[in-house]
Amino acid sequence: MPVELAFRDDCAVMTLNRPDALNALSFAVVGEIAATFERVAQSKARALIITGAGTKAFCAGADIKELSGRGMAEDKRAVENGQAIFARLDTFPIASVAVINGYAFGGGLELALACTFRLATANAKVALPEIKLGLIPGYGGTQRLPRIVGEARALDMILTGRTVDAAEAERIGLVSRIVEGDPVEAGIAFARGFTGYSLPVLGFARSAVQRALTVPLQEGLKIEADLSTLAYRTADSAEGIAAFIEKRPPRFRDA
Ligand code: CO8
Repeated sequence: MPVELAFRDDCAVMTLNRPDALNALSFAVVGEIAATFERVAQSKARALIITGAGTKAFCAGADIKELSGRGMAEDKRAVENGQAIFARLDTFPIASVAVINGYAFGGGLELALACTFRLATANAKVALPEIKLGLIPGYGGTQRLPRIVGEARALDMILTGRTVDAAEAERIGLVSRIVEGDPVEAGIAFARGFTGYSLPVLGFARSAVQRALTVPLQEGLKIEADLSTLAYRTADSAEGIAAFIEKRPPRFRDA
């Protein structure tokens, strides 16, 4: 299967599995990613880990052989479809963690940019090289990269198409950290940092932060006030506060 799904501990693990083509995103693979996301959304998983099979690549981007020979309407439909599938992660019930274990180029990096978190192995290399094909990123790269690393760094990567190594990716905040050992284990270990907390409250926090870069400050503060007030109304906040006072670990129930 070109997209594999497994469940480990509290996590769903989605693996892009076309190592001979560096896990490139054919249209069929993009469709399978969409279906896999929905299976994960219906599951009991508390985090989604995404990585690539093999040691060489997370994902080398769109399958270049499929990119030519279509009409304008078909090109637009393909881009909008890819954007919508990756954007599903924004409204996903759980946080997602891309573990970039090798090349993440073009659409592969755009998939990682759509995740809540990005980790990188030491051999990771990331780029938006579309300009070299006479294209621009079409699966969210021009919009998400500047929000993560700032306008100047995003333009530097998108206009030159240059490759950024793991150390630089960490320095500019494109990835949260560089990890060692097995990528899936590293992703699960990272996810353990939040999977024990209340899922609805984690969702409020993600929603509030997501809005920070898209609305004016006053509106963002209102969103924060509303979501913060909602968090106070949860049984989990009553439990968290009581557990602190009683000096015991909290037992969150996602309620
Ligand atoms: N698509 C299809 N096959 C690929 C791709 C790809 N993106 N990348 C690599 N492969 C294949 C190669 O053809 C090769 O296959 P074979 O052995 O049969 O010849 C195999 O994977 C191994 O690749 P290399 O021999 O090239 O491996 P290297 O280690 O020498 O190089 C690189 C690795 C640097 C990653 C190199 O393969 C490369 O530059 N690949 C292309 C990367 C790229 O340009 N990706 C961006 C594509 S554009 C994009 O993603 C835009 C998406 C959004 C727009 C949507 C528009 C509809």
